[in-house]
Amino acid sequence: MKAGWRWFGPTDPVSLQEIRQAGVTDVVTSLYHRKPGDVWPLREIKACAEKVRKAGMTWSVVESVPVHEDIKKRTGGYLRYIENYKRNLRSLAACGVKVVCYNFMPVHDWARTDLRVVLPDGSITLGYDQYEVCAFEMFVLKRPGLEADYDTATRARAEKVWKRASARDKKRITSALLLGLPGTTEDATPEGLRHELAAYAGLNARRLKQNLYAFLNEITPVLDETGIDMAIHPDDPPFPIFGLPRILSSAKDIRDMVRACPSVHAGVTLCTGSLGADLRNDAVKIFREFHDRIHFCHFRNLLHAEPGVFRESDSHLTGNTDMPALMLELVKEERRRGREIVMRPDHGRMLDIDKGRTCYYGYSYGGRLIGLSELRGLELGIKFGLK
Ligand code: DNO
Repeated sequence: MKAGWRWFGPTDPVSLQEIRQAGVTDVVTSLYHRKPGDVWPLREIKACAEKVRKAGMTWSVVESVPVHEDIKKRTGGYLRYIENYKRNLRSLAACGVKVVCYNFMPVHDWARTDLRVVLPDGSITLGYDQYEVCAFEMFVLKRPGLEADYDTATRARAEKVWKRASARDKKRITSALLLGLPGTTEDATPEGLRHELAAYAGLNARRLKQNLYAFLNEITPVLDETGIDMAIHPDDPPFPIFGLPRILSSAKDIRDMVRACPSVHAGVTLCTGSLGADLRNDAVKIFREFHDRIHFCHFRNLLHAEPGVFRESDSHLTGNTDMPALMLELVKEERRRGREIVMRPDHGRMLDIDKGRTCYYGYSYGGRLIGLSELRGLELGIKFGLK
């Protein structure tokens, strides 16, 4: 695998030099100051690629080129935004960036309910509790129609959770769910979120899937021309929240996409943490089935207390994803292709060595440093075993 690392650009508290010192060859970044739908000036892309090159690495994956909401809904200015997207693909390819990670989650990128789960050793990780999400929807968002998405037992438990929650807990849940995690541009307000959700009323998963496939098939000529691989990021979490449709949460969803979009360039980011949040997903099986469509990997692990309640693991290697089995699949696929795939350690605990830096949630230096080292060691061991 190629050792990748997400870098949030010049404002990232982790420097390119530190990233290189971690053993990274491939930087995963984006023009984070650009809004979804914008045309990216070629000079800005060039300047970013040059900066990474000067630091001794390559910018090979862009995460993300965000898809404008109009494209997801196929309303308003979607035709113009698709043209802009194609233009950005051509510019990225001209600068050597040939893998594009993106998602098709309406309104919200990833979600967590606890951004500061403190472990016994003092390190900090991220957590998710579907009952807290349900409680937030009931008591903060006051979302009409939520009964259709949560059964009576779930709602009853959520109500209990909210009754028992301290003012601090309520604040934690609310701000975690409204916060703009990386991928979202601004923090939302309950009113703002309700408004955005209303724009999706009536758009079900079937339609949203069709809109994704239409988008992919429309950009396919540009993918063929430039050699760009599109790597859709799975829904995180891979089940509906806020009543929004989800379309990339399972092997079936990937299968539907592959059937509807024949180009091998229309692929996926194998994100073990996102898929693994649903215990029915088996990342190893998914890798085997869609091996030729996997263009980028995010490796991390989760620990579940029960279905729908989990936290990110202490180690990238242990949790509900069988990392050694998955790494074996990755190594085999790379041999089949005759080239390596970029993998980035996804998230990591916040350690004491990160004190003093304001890192994006999940994107510490120390936690990812350990994650990458562990994953590289695992890869080496597997390759040795295959000799
Ligand atoms: C979270 C990330 C996501 C991802 C986007 C890709 O840590 O994996 O924000 O970058 O969904 O579009």
